[in-house]
Amino acid sequence: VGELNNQVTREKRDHDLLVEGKKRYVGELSKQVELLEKHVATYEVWATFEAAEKIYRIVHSLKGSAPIFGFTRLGASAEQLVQLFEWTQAERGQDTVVPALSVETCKSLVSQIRMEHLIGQKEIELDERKEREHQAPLLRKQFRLLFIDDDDVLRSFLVRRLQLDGYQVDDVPDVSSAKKKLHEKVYDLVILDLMMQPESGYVLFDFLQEDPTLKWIPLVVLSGRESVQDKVKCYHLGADQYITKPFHYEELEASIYRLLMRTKHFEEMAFLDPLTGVFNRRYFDHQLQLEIQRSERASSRLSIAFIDIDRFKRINDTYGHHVGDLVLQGLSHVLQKHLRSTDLLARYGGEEFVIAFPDTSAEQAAEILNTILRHIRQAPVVQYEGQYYRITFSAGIAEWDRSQTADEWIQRADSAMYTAKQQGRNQVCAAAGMLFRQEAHESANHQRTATKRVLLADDDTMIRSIIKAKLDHLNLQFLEAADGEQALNILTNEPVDLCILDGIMPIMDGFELLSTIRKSDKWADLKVLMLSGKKQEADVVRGLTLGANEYMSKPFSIVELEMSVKRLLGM
Ligand code: GH3
Ligand code: MG
Ligand code: MG
Repeated sequence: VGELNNQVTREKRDHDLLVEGKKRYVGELSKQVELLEKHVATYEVWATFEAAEKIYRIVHSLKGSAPIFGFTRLGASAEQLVQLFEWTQAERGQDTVVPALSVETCKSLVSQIRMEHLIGQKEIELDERKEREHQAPLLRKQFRLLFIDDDDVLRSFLVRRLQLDGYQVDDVPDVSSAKKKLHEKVYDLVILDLMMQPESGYVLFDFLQEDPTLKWIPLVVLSGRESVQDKVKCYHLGADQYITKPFHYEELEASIYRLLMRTKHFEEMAFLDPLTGVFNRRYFDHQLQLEIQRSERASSRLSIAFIDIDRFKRINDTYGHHVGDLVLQGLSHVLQKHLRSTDLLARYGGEEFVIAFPDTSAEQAAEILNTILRHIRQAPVVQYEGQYYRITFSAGIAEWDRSQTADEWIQRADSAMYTAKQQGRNQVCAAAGMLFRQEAHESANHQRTATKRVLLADDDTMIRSIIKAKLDHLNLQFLEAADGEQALNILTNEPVDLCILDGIMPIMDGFELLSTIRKSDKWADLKVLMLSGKKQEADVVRGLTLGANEYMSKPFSIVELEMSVKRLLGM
């Protein structure tokens, strides 16, 4: 794998150099082509040696340079012109005054050169676009794919290639394991082989169609059959793309990428609020049902907060609608910053936001909202044209209990918010009869306030003790491992919030451990900070691609480390 990565890096460097050179060359070429056309126009009128020589000088240099950057046809046109001129040059030696050069031939060759130049420009634009997209393993990283094929060799090849491009990929050899996977995890796209044993890929079509949450999952079919009937059948059954084996990896990847981006785009259009970028009410209502089901199953607590900005109309009236919009964006940002990744924030209406807090009691939710409120009383949510804008909000909290419907529940949070308004705004209120019950106090889920646990996986004892000493004041609980295997052992048996992971360690190195961790859902919430002696860009990209939340190289700054640790732990 290391070798493969190295090779990829080397090839990429060569490729980058070529692209860079080509880009400069095409820039230079625009000037040359312009000059060339000017000289040809002059030559057409005056037919002098001076004009002819100017043309000659340019085409001679084009002839030599164009092929270096892959413009062979341009080079060929230039060469033809050079030959015409060399003939006229010879004539000059014999004192011929006017070069015997056909203006028509000259013009047609120059216009060919111009066309080739335009094509070159276009190619570079396309290359750059592709490059930008390709350099985005982090963009691809957000997607999880499921690949179903009974051919072991093909499976391991394709999985490896897709992972190198940044995707998260799971693979299974048959339909029944695919069904299991699809129930366990959320996938963004399925790649399905049609001809499989014991059940054919067709069996999975029905399975996907019958499940409303899977019905629209992007589906790419790989098939050995090229018949039109097969293709038509697949599209009717729900395939989005039909690719025949043997396939070109690039083609497959490009169509996967396109499908994913399109789906993502439409999901964003449907579920995100365009002004603030947080979820909209439609998504919230839908997701809340799932959260309710989840909390019922796990008998965990679930709370919501209803938030309304105080005297927002005044902001609009005094400073204009634009500032009002900025305030909405600023508040969304502050709210999001204070929440966990599992909390669900949505803009519910004009200046109203809702948050669902899984695994959280009303009391804890109120505490979080109070913290945010204290924060925004001091720190302005918007700075615009040198002005600072502060706001406050009123919030109502309600915890889920099964004696009510979801609508009634939201209604209760809303009236608690209304109570907060009536009591003078700028405060958080819990729904009547809910908050601070003694029992709520005792059984409260302690996750939010518990001491954070940090695993230091590094074979260097010095580094471990430095980190422990320097981060002592953060009140963390440290666990230590001197190699990857030990670290994995600890992770398997004990809860850990953050792993500070050395890249190079004995037995199992940090990269390998990281990829193991990220292959399992068990550690979905685990934050990983890679602290590695490897500081090549490729290593950083590799660490991040494998799923590190952050990558720092040694020697590191303690201040920076502390900031990252705090950020990753949401402190
Ligand atoms: P209260 O403290 O009682 O909540 O007073 P308020 O002024 O915040 O409440 P009110 O409901 O009277 O006013 C809400 C204002 O929010 C009215 C509306 O113009 C403004 N608003 C709603 N959506 C947007 C938006 O997208 N952008 C901006 N700039 N203003 C909005
Ligand atoms: Mg308001
Ligand atoms: Mg309102």
